[in-house]
Amino acid sequence: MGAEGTGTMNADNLLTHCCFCSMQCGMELVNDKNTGELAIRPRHDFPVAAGRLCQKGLNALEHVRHPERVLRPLVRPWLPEAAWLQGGVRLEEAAAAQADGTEGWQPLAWEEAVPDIARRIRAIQSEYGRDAVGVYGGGSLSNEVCYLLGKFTRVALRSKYIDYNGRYCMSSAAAAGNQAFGLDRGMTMPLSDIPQAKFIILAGTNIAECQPTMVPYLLEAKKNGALLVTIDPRNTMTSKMADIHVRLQPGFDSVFVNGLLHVIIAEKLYDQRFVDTRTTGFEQLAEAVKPFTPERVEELTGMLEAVVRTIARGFAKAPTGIVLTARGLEQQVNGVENTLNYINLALLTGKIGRAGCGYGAVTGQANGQGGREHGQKADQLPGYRLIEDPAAREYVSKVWGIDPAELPGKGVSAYELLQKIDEGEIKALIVLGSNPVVSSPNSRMVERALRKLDLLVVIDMFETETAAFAHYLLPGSSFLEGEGTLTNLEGRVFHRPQALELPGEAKLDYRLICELAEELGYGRYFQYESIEEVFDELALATAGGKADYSGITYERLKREKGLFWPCPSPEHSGTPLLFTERFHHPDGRARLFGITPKMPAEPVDQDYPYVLTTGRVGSHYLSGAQTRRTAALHKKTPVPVAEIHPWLARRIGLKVGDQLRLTSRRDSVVFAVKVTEGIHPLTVFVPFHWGGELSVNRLTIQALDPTSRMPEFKICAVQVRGEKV
Ligand SMILES: Nc1nc2c(c(=O)[nH]1)N[C@H]1C(S)=C(S)[C@@H](COP(=O)(O)OP(=O)(O)OC[C@H]3O[C@@H](n4cnc5c(=O)[nH]c(N)nc54)[C@H](O)[C@@H]3O)O[C@H]1N2
Ligand SMILES: Nc1nc2c(c(=O)[nH]1)N[C@H]1C(S)=C(S)[C@@H](COP(=O)(O)OP(=O)(O)OC[C@H]3O[C@@H](n4cnc5c(=O)[nH]c(N)nc54)[C@H](O)[C@@H]3O)O[C@H]1N2
Ligand code: SF4
Ligand SMILES: [Mo]
Repeated sequence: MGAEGTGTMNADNLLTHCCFCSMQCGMELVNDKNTGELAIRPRHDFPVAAGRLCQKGLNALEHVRHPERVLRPLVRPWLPEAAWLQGGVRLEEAAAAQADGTEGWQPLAWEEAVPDIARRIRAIQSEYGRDAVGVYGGGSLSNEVCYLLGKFTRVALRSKYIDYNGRYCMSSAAAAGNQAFGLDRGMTMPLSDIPQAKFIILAGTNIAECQPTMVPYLLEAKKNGALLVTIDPRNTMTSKMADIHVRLQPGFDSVFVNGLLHVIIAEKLYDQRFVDTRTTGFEQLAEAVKPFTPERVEELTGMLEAVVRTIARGFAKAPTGIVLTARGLEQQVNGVENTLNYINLALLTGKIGRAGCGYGAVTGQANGQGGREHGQKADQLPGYRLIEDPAAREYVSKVWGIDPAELPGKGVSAYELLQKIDEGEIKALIVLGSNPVVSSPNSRMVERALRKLDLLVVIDMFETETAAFAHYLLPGSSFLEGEGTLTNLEGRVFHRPQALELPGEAKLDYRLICELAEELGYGRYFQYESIEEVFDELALATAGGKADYSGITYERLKREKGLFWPCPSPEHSGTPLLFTERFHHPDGRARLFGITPKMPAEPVDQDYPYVLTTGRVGSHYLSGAQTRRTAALHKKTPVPVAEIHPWLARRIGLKVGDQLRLTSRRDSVVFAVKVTEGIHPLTVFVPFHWGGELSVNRLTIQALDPTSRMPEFKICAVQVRGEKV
C-alpha cells in the first residue's frame, strides 16, 4: 500500500463533483497558486450548489491520495488451493497462520488474482449451486457501475443474490413513493422550488449537517416569508433555523402526523378539489385519523395541542408548501408507514405538482438515487423494472442478449443476504462500494457471518473493517479516477469526467467487473470499449421503464449540464417537476393511506428503559472509511460522542469526566458523552461512523420493515450508565 504515483492531473477534465452526499455539488481541481499543490475549489457553473462546498467536499482529495490506498491486488497468504476447494479455509485458520507469522496480505499480480477468484467462484458454484455466490453493492458508485453489478450478478454469476447499502438508506422512501405516487423519485420537484415555498416541514432530516449546501435554499425561503418547522428528537443545527421545533421522541411521527391530519380534516382545511380529482383513499385516511385529536396527541407525545393546531392550520392554509423527510423516520420497522403519512400531508393539502410545492425524501448517498434504479436491488432490473414481471424479464433479456429463462428470480435484502451467509446458504460474497461491518445493524452477526465465508472479495480503496474479513482485497477506483454518470437527490442525471489517473495498479471498477465476467466465461456479454458504451446500453435497458433514461446521452449531459429523468426521447427536455397532471398509477391518481401507528420492534421496558437513536455528524461520512482518513475531519470529530439530556445525566448520576456505557440486548459499548438540553430526555443519540470498539451498530437491532426490509437503525432499547475512564 502507499499512494506514490497518485494524482496525475488530466488537464482537460478538471471540473468534477463531490463524492459524498446526494447534493453532488460541482467542484474544480486546481493547482494552488501558493503551494503548487492540487486543491479543490467550488464550481460556479453547476446549478445545484453554485459556488459552495461543505467541509467534506473541500477535503475530498485527501482520502484519494492517502498513503493507505490499496494499490495492488492482495490475497491472504494462508489460502492454500487444495484445502480451499475441498470445503474452504476460513478465518479461524488465520489465527494459526498468525501464530506462525504468515498473517496479513500478500500482493498478487492482476493476471493471477482475477483468474484465481473466478476459479474459486466456479468451484463454489459447482458444489453449492449458482446462488451460493452473492454481490453487495453501493450507492456511491456511478450509474454505470451499479448497472454492471446487477448485470454481472444475473448474467455472469446467474445468482439471485444481489443487494446493496441503499437498502439501509432509501428503501422505505422508495416503497412509500411507489405506493403513494406509483413512482419513486426522491424529490418531486427541483431544489430551485424551495425558495417559493411558504411553509416547510422538515421531519427526521438534518440538512444543515447532511446536505449543508441545501441550507441557502431554506434560508432564501425564510427570507421570502416561509415558516420552517422541524420534527426531530434533537435540536439539531437544522432545527436551530426553524420557527418551530417539535422535539418528538423517536417512534412517534405517525401519532403526531395523525394529529395534524385530524385537524386539517376536522376543520375542513384540505384541498377538496385536489383530493376529489387527483387522489383515492380519503375515506380510509379520515377514518384512521379520527381518534387523533390534538388533545390525545398531546397526551401521547407531550407536544402541546396548540402546537399541533398551529402547524396543521399553517401548512394547510399556506399557498405553497413542501414536506421533506429523511432517515429519522424512514429507518424504522414502521418506516414505510411513517413516510406515507408525511406524504398524506402534502396530498391532502394539494401541495404537489405545482411550483413551490412538493414532497421529498432527501436522498443520502452521492448516487443514492441512480444507485437504486438500475438493477442493484434484489427484486429489480434496470429502470425500476421488477425482476418477477415477465414482460420486464423479456425486455431486459433482449437488451442483454440472453434467454429470459436464464434470468434468476428475486433475491433478498442486504441484511437478509448477510443472514443467509450466517446460515450457510451463501458461501461467497463480492463487496463493491460498501463497508457492511460498520454500517449494518447488529453488526456482531455480520462479523460472525463473514468469518464463515469460503470466499470474500472486497473491491475498495482501503483495507476497511469489512476487508479485514476478506480473502482478496482488490484496489478499485476513486471518484476522481472513474468516469461515469450519477443522479442527484433531485433526479438530475449528470456526467462526471475522469479527473486523475489511477494510482499504482488500481483498476477502474467497471473494468474489473468486466474482467471477472470474462474469466467466468461470460465475456461476450461485457464487451465495452468505454464507459459511455455501458451508459448507452443502460439507457436502452431503461427505455419504457419508470426511471426512463433512454433520451439521455453523454453528449447531451455534457452540453445541458444534467437532465432530470424521466427523459424518454432525444427530443425530451427532462422532467424537473413531477406529477403536474397525473400520478404514476394506472388511473393517474395518488393514493392516500390511513395509518394506524404501531410500536417499534423493541419498546423500552424496565430492563432497557431508554431509546437509542443513531445518525450522523457533519464532519464524517457513513462508515468513515474515507473521512476518518482525512486529517481535518478526523481532528474535528475524532470519536463518536453520545448525546444525553441533563435530566438523564442526573438520573444516572453521571459525574464530570465519566464516559457513558450503553447496553442493548445485543452488546455493550462505551462512548464519550455530551450533556445537552437539545435532546429528548428519554433518548440517547450516537453517530455511527466508527468501527470496532466504537461502533454503535454493535447495539442496534436487526428488525426490518415488513415491506421495505429497512432495518430499525433509529430505535432500540438500552440501559445507560456512567463509567469512570
Ligand atoms: N455529514 C454527513 N452527511 C451525510 C451523510 C453522512 O454520513 N455524514 N450521509 C448521507 C446519507 S447516505 C444519508 S442517508 C443522509 C442522511 O441524512 P439524515 O437522515 O438527515 O441524517 P440522520 O442523522 O441519520 O437522521 C436525521 C435526524 O433524524 C432524527 N431522528 C431520529 N429518530 C427520529 C424519529 O423517530 N423521528 C424523527 N422525526 N426524527 C428522528 C435524528 O435526531 C437526526 O437528527 O445524509 C447524507 N449526508
Ligand atoms: N446505526 C446506523 N447505521 C447506519 C445508518 C444510520 O443512520 N445508523 N445509515 C445507513 C445508511 S443511510 C447508509 S447509506 C449506509 C452506508 O454504509 P456503507 O455502505 O458501509 O458506507 P460507506 O462508508 O459509504 O462505504 C463505502 C465503501 O466503499 C468505498 N468506496 C467509495 N467509493 C468507491 C468507489 O467508487 N469504488 C470503490 N471500489 N469503492 C468505493 C469506501 O472506501 C467505503 O469503504 O449505512 C447505514 N448504516
Ligand atoms: S454538500 Fe454534499 S456534495 Fe456538497 S460538498 Fe458537502 S458532502 Fe459534498
Ligand atoms: Mo444513506
